[in-house]
Amino acid sequence: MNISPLQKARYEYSPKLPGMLRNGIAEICVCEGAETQSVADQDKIKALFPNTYGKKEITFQKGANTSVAKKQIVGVILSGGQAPGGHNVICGLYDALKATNPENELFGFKGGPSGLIDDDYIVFDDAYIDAYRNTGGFDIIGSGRTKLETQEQFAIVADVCKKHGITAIVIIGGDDSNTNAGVLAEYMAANNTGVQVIGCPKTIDGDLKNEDIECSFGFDTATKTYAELIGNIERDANSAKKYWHFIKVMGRSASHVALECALKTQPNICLVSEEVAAKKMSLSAIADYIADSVETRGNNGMNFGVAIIPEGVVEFVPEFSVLIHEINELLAGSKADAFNALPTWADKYAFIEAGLTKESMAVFAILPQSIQQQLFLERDPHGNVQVSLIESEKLFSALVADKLAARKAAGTYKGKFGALHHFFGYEGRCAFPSNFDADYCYSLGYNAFMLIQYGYNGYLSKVSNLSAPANEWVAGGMPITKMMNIERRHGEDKPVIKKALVELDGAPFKYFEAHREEWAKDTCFTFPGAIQYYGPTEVCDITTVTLALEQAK
Ligand code: FBP
Repeated sequence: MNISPLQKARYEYSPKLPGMLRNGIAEICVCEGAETQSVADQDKIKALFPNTYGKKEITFQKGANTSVAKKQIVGVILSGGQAPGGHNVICGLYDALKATNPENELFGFKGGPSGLIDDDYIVFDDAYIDAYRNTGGFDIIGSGRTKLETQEQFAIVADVCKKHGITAIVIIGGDDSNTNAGVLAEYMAANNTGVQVIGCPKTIDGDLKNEDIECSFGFDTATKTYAELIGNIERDANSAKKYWHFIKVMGRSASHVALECALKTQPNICLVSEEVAAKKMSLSAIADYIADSVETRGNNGMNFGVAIIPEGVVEFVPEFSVLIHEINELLAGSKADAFNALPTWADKYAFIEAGLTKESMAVFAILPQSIQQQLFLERDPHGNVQVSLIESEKLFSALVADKLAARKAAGTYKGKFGALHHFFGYEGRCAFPSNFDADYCYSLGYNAFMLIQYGYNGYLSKVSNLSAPANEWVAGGMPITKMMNIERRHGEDKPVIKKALVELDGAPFKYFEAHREEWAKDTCFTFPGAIQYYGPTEVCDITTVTLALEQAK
């Protein structure tokens, strides 16, 4: 395989560890803090996790290592969507494990959680690990979305561990995977398997965060990558002065990615799904809001602009979510076959018209035909509409075009409107990790091994104080049960780590809210440029605006 000059150079990069982990393995000791409680539903969570509930939070510090010497065989999996830095979590884990005892071994289970069930693995060595240092992607062992959640699966995992003498498993994943890591940890303890389970917080979506986890890894690099592209588009728009660009960005339900990109690039418009929900904004109200900016700018001779649309926004529009619900009902079970058998779109349209309520039909009728058809084409394995596949960037630009046509007819809008569409998601998930993600991920992995070495089970590797230089980061661990509450999932009460949506009273949104009016009418674009890996620290090591605003002293 050919290796690019950047990849070669990145192999040589030494990720920065928190100061307390820098003195060598022999000089890392544990400082135990207070016992913990779950964030809510304490009695229920305690009853569900009798062996792992209420444990102490811990931090590492400089001091004599008092952990018990024993050979460790650790298994690691990557779970869910790719996020830059995943390789470095594994590299950090490997380095700490080998530095502690060269006889220790690291098994990488392939293809995500299913690799553990299928006992499909490789054993890492130096050469293998060295080929992935500071690189993007999850291709070191692959990832997958199989969920590890049933007692039967846990029993198989316990058998696989017994077979290889595995003493601990590290699960690198998002909120769901770490919830399952907590349940697996409880199983391992309840069944006296002696296997420890440690989680690491991953997802570009930024929605795995709480008072303990300041951010998930990958968010920094992914948003830097999207912001570079958005900034380039802004500059193009400002040069050609003839297009409005509607840019959808990944992030699932939460708008953290969209908001961070907006803070970095100062576009004319950025929708925030959480605000759409709080204000119960209709499709028409959102289209009017965007059209106001297009009109003001157009009437001032600026027939161009940039609008950022978060991936999940349509789910938050009340009338749209009712429509989706009705479509799911309309096509439930065998009714989908009857629908699919209809020969023409006109026949299908009549079927839809007969099946939807008057209100939902009114919403459906204003959608562009391509979106109407998408709602009936793209289904998930349960037969439901896949909301994330809806081209909301095209939906909103079409609705805005309708609004502008009406305003033109009324004589208020005098500009020209030409729209282009983009969707940024996969472009950012496997980028070379920024220095921040390279450092953060390596530290998470290194730290995960220290948690194993000191015998902790059911903990999330935690590195905090992240807006400060890496030397001042604080490394430790947090019992996963501390982050849990009970939520209704698929008709059942389940213990889960709460997904973090954008807080409308949080500093990042407040900053955006205070500036967006100016950004909407004037041209205030900022151009972040490409991620810089080498150069001055104030350029190369900065993290997200979100973190900086959240942690502003
Ligand atoms: P995770 O939640 O697993 O981290 O994945 C994040 C994400 O990139 C979302 O932003 C996006 O909606 C989804 O994955 C896409 O999933 P897939 O890779 O299966 O197409």
